[in-house]
Amino acid sequence: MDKRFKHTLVAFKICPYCMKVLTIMCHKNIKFEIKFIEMSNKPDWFLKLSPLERVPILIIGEEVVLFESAAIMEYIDEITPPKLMSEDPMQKALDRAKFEYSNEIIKNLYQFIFCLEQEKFIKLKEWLIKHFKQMDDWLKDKKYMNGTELSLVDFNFVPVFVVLNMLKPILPCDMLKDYKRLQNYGDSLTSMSCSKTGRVPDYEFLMMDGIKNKNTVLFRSNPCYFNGPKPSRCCFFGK
Ligand SMILES: N[C@@H](CCC(=O)N[C@@H](CS)C(=O)NCC(=O)O)C(=O)O
Repeated sequence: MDKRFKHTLVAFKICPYCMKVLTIMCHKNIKFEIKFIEMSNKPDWFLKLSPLERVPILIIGEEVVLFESAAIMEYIDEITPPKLMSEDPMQKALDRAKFEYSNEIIKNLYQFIFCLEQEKFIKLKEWLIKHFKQMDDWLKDKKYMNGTELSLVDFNFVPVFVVLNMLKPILPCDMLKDYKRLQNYGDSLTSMSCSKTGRVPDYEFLMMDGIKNKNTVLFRSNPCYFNGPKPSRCCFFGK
């Protein structure tokens, strides 16, 4: 491989923004190396490279560092035609707004999962249900966000459904129960092979371990689940 265009993704194993990038990289069959770091112990070389000290970053060759998952996803899409992002300026703007929307959903979903206070947990659940309704409305008469065809914006929502699937056995309620379109959308996204290869084999295991070890509301409301047989490990990455 020409070293100028070698791609190295720096990621954290349970980071949903890294999952978005990994999913599109797998979908587009990009060759890349991956370096995992721990958020609690960020190495110096990473702190020097990542302007906001966040993952994901994509190192291209030896000089260029892309940061922010949205920018990285668009770059990957651009260099691997056919593009999944629309050429139409208005559609592009609408899509980019949904990139942001997905980030808000993901941020709140992770806060919900790792929440320690019952009251906040309920507020987050309500916030999520309200915003899932918005997504369900967007999907009216559509299979994907932009119609019948998969487009780049859809990849932003893969982590949401991976997480919701993982939570199914332990959630006190099905947050998607009134949103049939959204359920179907989630099934379409999570059944793509790239959304299986786009995360580490032990993603679910690490998440469940975190939920338990932090003594979260989710754990406290369902300790039997966590103290029984371990959730089965998924073996997706690199398959
Ligand atoms: N808007 C950023 C969000 C990335 C982000 O928040 N990443 C988290 C990990 S999931 C991070 O690196 N946080 C820094 C920290 O925890 O110190 C993106 O889309 O790339």
